[in-house]
Formats: sequence, C-alpha cells, structure tokens
Amino acid sequence: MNEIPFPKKVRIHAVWLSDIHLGYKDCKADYLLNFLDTIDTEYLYLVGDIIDIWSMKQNFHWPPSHNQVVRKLIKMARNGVKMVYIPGNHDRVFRDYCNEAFGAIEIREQAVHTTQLGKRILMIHGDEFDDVIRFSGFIKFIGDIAYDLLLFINRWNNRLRNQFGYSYWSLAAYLKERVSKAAQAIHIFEQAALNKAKTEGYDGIVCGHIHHPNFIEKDGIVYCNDGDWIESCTALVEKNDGVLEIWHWSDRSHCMKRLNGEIVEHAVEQLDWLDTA
Ligand SMILES: [Mn+2]
Repeated sequence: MNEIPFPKKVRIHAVWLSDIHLGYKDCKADYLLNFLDTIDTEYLYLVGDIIDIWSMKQNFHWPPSHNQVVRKLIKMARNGVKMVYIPGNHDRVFRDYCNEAFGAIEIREQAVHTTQLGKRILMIHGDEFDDVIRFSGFIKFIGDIAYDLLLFINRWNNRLRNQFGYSYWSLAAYLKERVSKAAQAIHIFEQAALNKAKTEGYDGIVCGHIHHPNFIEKDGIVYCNDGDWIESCTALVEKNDGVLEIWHWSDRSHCMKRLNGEIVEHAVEQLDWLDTA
C-alpha cells in the first residue's frame, strides 16, 4: 500500500463490489481489506467474479490476504450487514446455489436495491450482455476469455502509452484497432444495460464484468459500473442521502459523482459529508 490508511470509519448506506478475482495473482486484496475496514454499511452487494474459480483451476493461488477478505466478508454478514452475492462468469459455479444462503450471505442471480431516494436499481453481473456484444458485428471473438483479453489489452495499452508515449509503442497500430473495438464493446455493454433497465421498468442498473467503472444517465435511467479490484480498485457506494458515488480506493483523488447532471471527479478526503462512526 502506497497510501496511508483512511483515518476514519465512514458510515454509508450501501456498497457494491465486483470483479475482486480472489485467487488471481493481480487481485489487490490489501486495498480491498483497507476499504472494508473503513466502511460501516447497511448493505453490501457482491456483483460477481468475487472468487476467480477459473483462474484457480489454471494456477492455484490463495495468499493469506485473499483468505482475510473472505473472512472479513463473512464477519460483516454475521454482524448484520445485509449481504447479497450475485455470481459472475468467473464464479458461475455458485449460480447452482441461487436463492440459497451461505450463512448470512444470500446468493441471487440478480437482485434489486431501493436507494434512500426510493430509486429501484437492478443488479446483475453483466456477462449476459456478452452475446449482445458478440453479435453486434464489432467483435468476432468467441468466448469470455477473448472478451476478457480484449478489455485487458485496452487497459494495458493505456498504461503503456502513459508510460512510454505513442511513438515508443511499436504495436500501436495493432492495439489502436483493438482498443477502438474495446471502446465499442464497452459502449454496447453500457447501452444494453441501460436498455434492460428501461425495458424492465427500473430506475437504474448496476453491473460489473467489464472492469470499467462508470456512471451514465440516459432518459432518467442510471447505469453504474462498480469497476474491479485488479486495476481500478473501485467501489460504488450509496451515501446516506441516497447519492451514488464511485470511489477509487487506490487513487482517492479520482472519485466520481454526479453533480447537477454532470459526472465530476473529486477527492474522497475532501467530502464534507463524511460521518464518523
Ligand atoms: Mn465477469
């Protein structure tokens, strides 16, 4: 951890986490543990790809910090945090247990959260939109692995470009095409999610899956993506006043919230609403 721990406990209404990928080597479990120690929440939604069963089948990796995350979540649920686990594609084996409970943690294929402002928000992992993307003509890949790879290339391309500049990168042309496809895939995903929320009569939708934290508001319907804990280290939170924000825990100067219809960046430390528990 490069940053000092957050100094206080923050009381919030709800938290959404997804794409933690416990069992995968790049999971940022230390940041997540710090985040979980900081929050005091009524609801915690796990929106899929929490445990990366896929990755563990290839290469078993389970360091103490990953175990600590599981223990911490179980403890929170036992202490009264209302917790729902919506399995994703990397932990789809748990879909066999939908509508059952692991201790105090409920397993659901999808769930609905009502915010403090009375908004009904549908929650799904989002891999059901892979077909929409695949059949859209932009992506010829087949299977989740190729799709994950595409998004991975997108993220690393940005990182390498920031570090070395455009000219250094000899695969620029190849990646440029891939990146534009990734951007299109993200856009299609977001529109499909908004469309689903609208068609099914919800005020909003929360997804994970694409490791791309974002807020969109279209025709009065909100799309939120809570990001991931491999690179972004982001959580979606609902404050006690019903406002939704995305917190970047590895870079707390770049949090996102909606303000007067615009998405603005802000630093989490500078918020005046922080309520010490
Ligand atoms: Mn996924």
